[in-house]
Amino acid sequence: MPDPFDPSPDSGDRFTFGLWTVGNPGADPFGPRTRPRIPPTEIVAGLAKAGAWGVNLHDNDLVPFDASPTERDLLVKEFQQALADHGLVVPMATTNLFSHPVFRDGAFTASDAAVRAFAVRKAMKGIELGVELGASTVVFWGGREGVETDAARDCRDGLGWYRECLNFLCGWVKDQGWDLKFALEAKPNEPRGDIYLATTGHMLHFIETLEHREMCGVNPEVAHENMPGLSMVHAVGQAMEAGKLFHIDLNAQRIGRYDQDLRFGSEDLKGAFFLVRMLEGTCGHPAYEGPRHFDAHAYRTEDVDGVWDFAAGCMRSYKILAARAAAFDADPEVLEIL
Ligand code: GCO
Ligand code: MN
Ligand code: MN
Repeated sequence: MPDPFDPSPDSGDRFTFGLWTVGNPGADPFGPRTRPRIPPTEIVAGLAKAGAWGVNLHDNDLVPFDASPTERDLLVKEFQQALADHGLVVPMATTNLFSHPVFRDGAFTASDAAVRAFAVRKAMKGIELGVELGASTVVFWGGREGVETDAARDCRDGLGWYRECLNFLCGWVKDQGWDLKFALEAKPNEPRGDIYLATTGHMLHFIETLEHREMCGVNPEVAHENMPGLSMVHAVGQAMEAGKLFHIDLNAQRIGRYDQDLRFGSEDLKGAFFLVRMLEGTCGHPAYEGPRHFDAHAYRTEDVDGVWDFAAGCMRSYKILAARAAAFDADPEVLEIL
């Protein structure tokens, strides 16, 4: 008998993973990787086999920072072939504006104008790559947009530069005639001591100050709202009410810890249940229509087989919770009590 909780794109499941999630080789600040790197084309094959619908990426997950244009084109071609062979799509693309040492003091908020210009140029190339792969959503996670000490910069200057960069990028995308949406992802800290626009709530306000606010929304992440002990359900609910839930990063997190990016549903099961219930719309309000994206990775103790078990577990947990949410909202006794 088929397992009803097995994911299947044919029956409408829209699960996605980042190349950097199943591709995470288990390195942490205290030790190197514990499992081999899986090449992007193999990740595509593995995700398709696991029942995922799509794969998302940072520019540098596919194309190394220092690749020549010829190397870039070859890597993109191979990747596109793997997508076609395995029937996977790329709904979202993002730009790595945090790993290279040039971004140590920020990218769009760096005090050095030359760094800001370089960050914008890199984001343009990242967007071009996304468009080439068919993405309709571009995520911005400003991991380095913050400080360890506010002596470094007045946050009002940082925010102004952030706005200037996003306004430019929105205008440029419109000039190209591309139908893209930007989804801004908040995080309170890590890798910076304090990151600007720390929560989805901060982000929702900031978006209203942008020139092309209609094309900008949020990408809330469970771990990032739970790190400081906030409610992901309320963050997502507020984003949905504002019509701004453009993407979502599903994972799990214990309050007060470093960003754990754990398997979806592996912590705070009640929070995960109410989140899925909200996304699925079984409680009456409209459902979220976008992909269900997992920004999580396997434990460092897992080998490559364990990574694929982890991926299957994320999707299976989501589907079980969706079935429970539907049952909950259809239960006459529950309805009466509510
Ligand atoms: C994190 C972040 C990142 C971003 C990703 C996309 O775990 O700190 O969530 O994983 O989502 O870089 O921009
Ligand atoms: Mn994320
Ligand atoms: Mn995270």
